[in-house]
Amino acid sequence: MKILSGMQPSGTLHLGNYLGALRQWVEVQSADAHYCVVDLHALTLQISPEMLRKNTTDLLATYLAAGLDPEVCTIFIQSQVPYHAQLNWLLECVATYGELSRMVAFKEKSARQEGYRVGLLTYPVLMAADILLYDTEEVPVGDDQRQHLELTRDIAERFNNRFGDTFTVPLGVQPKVSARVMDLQEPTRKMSKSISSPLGTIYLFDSPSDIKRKISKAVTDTDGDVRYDWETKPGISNLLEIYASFAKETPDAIASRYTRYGDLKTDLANLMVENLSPLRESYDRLIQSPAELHAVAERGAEKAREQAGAVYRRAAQAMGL
Ligand code: ATP
Ligand code: LTN
Repeated sequence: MKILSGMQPSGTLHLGNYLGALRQWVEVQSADAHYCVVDLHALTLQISPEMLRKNTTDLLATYLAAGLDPEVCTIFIQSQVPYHAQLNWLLECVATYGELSRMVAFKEKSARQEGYRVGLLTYPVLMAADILLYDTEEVPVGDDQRQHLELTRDIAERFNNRFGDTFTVPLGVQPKVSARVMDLQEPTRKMSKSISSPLGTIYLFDSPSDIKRKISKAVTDTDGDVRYDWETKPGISNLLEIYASFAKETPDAIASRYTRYGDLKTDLANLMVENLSPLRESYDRLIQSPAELHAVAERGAEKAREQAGAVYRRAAQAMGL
């Protein structure tokens, strides 16, 4: 199965990024899987060059710490494979302004910024280029990326209809639970990097005491019944999904073992510390050797350029270039 996914180097990952995306990537990695640090996408954020460089190295270390193995899959930095920016242009001449301006992420992010740049609008076209360059069949991402995936499929189909069969039409895949981890303080809103919520966000490398504190303060409700029901109990349902994701059980099975919120929270916090501590230790070790991390990415980019180049030439030729 040909797989591609990526994340922006926009700061420390949170639990949603891990359970919704990165952990799936590790599970499905193979010689046909490509995982990139999408640094070109991060240019749409207000981020200094120094910070972008630091975040890129951090994200490489995080990928490896989470269990991506460069001997198994291809790990690379997007900007080191120029075909991404090149195919982006070809696809910008296929995508429409109307469909881009309807993207929910664009509407939300543009509303929060004055004088936002064009890149914020065209961002999903670059994402389509990332995916289509690798003949990708499946894209493991969290629930919030569904609309971008649909757009990628539309662009690929439109291109194929107009210029002949060129691209594989990819499918977005979400994990069964935790495809949308919610903020612990505001469980009707997704856990997010760009909205500050210090108590509501669990970072992948939070200390055990921070994890325990944030879980114990997580918003629940007053009826005291441990039940998996998003409609009436979003706080508890969110905790049950996080638990289910780590324990590899169903939220209902976990709910049936508890009668008190406090017990559920204590066990969940311990389970999280147990699962995340090894990641944190690996990260601390890997980040000491940035040159090695970049050597891994350089080897990955070499492989990626070969694959992406062939698809790029196919697309350029089909369009008459
Ligand atoms: P922002 O909130 O600023 O949009 P983000 O936290 O969504 O940022 P991204 O870099 O956009 O982070 O997402 C990286 C990956 O993590 C994507 O596959 C995305 O679907 C997934 N993801 C992000 N937030 C969550 C979440 N709360 N639950 C599950 N998956 C998530
Ligand atoms: N838009 C994605 C990041 C992203 C991506 C991709 C994900 C850029 N290119 C290709 C999967 C495949 C996000 O998480 N915000």
